[in-house]
Amino acid sequence: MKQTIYQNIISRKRAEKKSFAVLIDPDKVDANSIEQLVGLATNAQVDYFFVGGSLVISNYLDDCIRQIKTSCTIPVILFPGAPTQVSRYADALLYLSLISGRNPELLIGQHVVSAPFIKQSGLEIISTGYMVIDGGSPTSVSYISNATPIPADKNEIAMCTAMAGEMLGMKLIYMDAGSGAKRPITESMIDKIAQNINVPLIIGGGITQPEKAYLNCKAGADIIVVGNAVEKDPSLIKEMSDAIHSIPIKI
Ligand code: 1GP
Repeated sequence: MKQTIYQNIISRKRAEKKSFAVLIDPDKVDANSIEQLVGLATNAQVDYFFVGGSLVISNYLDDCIRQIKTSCTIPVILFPGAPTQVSRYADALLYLSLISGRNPELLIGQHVVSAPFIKQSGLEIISTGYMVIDGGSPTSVSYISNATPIPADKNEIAMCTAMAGEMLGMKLIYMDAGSGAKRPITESMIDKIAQNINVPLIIGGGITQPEKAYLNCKAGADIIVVGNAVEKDPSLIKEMSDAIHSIPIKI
């Protein structure tokens, strides 16, 4: 039987294989740029595409995912900024609860309203504890979520939040400094969280250098997400991917 996306993530983690996810914002791509991105990602052995954005103004989500799916075998995982960002053409959906904030709408409210619709989509649903960490300046996610990010130097708060998310049954923890963050999440925070949870840890926001992606993996990240930097310079995909995959795997 075919592995689910979550089983795939778990088996990679067990083998200590680090993964690279390229984030695509459907508002910022067209058919030509998707073709280019898919070609580069396939060549660079990218592990996942995350698709989503804080807004998604265009009506391009379905077409964007269909184009990716017809041109490669890289799994497409929805990373929705709103409950409307659902496409049945994707392989899975990160069912995000903003556990770092205290906005009840993003903790549970929007989930209640969209639950029947999400279930109907038939998508693989992966419950994800989503934590926004202060990235040095307001980002779309910090503004739209109307919730205070965890201060960048409060490792203990982040640790307790991630532990609570795991004990509540969340299957992934995603720590995000926000798209285009000035300061990505520190290795000391990543290390603290990774030491205290067993579920896979996703790290993103403001990662622009392959070296930083490598250090994040060394500190305990399982999946690195990069959006902005590869949007600006798609040739970075290969360098990022090589850096992330250069971490030795368990034999
Ligand atoms: C944002 O984690 C993602 O939600 C990626 O951030 O666009 O800064 O790479 P960047």
